[in-house]
Amino acid sequence: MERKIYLNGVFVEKKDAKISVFDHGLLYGDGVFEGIRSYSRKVFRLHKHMERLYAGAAAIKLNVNMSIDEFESKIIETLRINGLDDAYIRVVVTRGVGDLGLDPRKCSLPTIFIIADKIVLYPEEFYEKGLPIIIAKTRRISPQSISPAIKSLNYLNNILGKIEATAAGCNEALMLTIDGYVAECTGDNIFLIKKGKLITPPSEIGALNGITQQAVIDIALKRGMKFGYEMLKPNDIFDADECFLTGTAAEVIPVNKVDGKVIGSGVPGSVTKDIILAFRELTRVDGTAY
Ligand code: PXG
Repeated sequence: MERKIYLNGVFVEKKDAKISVFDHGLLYGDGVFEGIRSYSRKVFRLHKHMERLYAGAAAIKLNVNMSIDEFESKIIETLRINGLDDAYIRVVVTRGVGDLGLDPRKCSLPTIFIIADKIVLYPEEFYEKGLPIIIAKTRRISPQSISPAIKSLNYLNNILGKIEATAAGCNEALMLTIDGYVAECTGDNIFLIKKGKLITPPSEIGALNGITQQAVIDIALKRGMKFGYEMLKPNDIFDADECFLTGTAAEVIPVNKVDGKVIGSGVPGSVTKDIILAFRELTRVDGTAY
């Protein structure tokens, strides 16, 4: 069945889902987006995603022109119309159509679209054996330039990291801050386990506040695990007992090698395996039903 896309208030066929070449989302990467998943007709932490989208929009002075409630019901409608039980949902809000100058005041209305489709998953073998990653030479953009906490349409920094990853035969690359601290991967947050303690970098240094990251922290705290946000250097990763990544697409995925160096025992550790299962359980219950 041909997918139906929500575009500026109406549902259109995929072939008709087109936007203007004068849209500032395209001309300048001026806009914000979200990647959301649904599991068995439940949208995982939908409201948290929308809060992040609206916070990002506010940070770039972009008026979404629609309430969060209304936006959420449009997302649900998109899923129903497309008859999807398990889906990947891409939500995009751009500055809208303007002229050939940067000035956002020339864009009178935002462009809003919602795509719901089947999700392409990482091969299962990575969950069983672990994912090798590299450390990118490209540094994560400074929070003083564009805050990486804003999921903006400016993803070139991440794309440069991803190009390095694929050139090295890997699926993901870890990105460091300008000062050499561990920030996050190109589309995933990073966690370490050291002496039973769960550790992830604070978002203030230049990382997205991941929805999956927060879900994993919730799981750990509920289990009484030790947890902390900590500034990490690459050596902390090489010395870790376990390492894994989190993201909407990847969920929780173990890391077995970083720049060719084996992490921990080289196979997914017991804490990581436990968290993978707990997260999969959570996706069955923690969501907006449709
Ligand atoms: N950091 C960055 C830079 C991201 O883009 C995450 C961390 C993880 O955040 P969530 O909230 O998803 O746990 C992301 C999210 C894709 C894809 O198609 C990427 C993301 C989300 C969905 C799909 O590669 N990145």
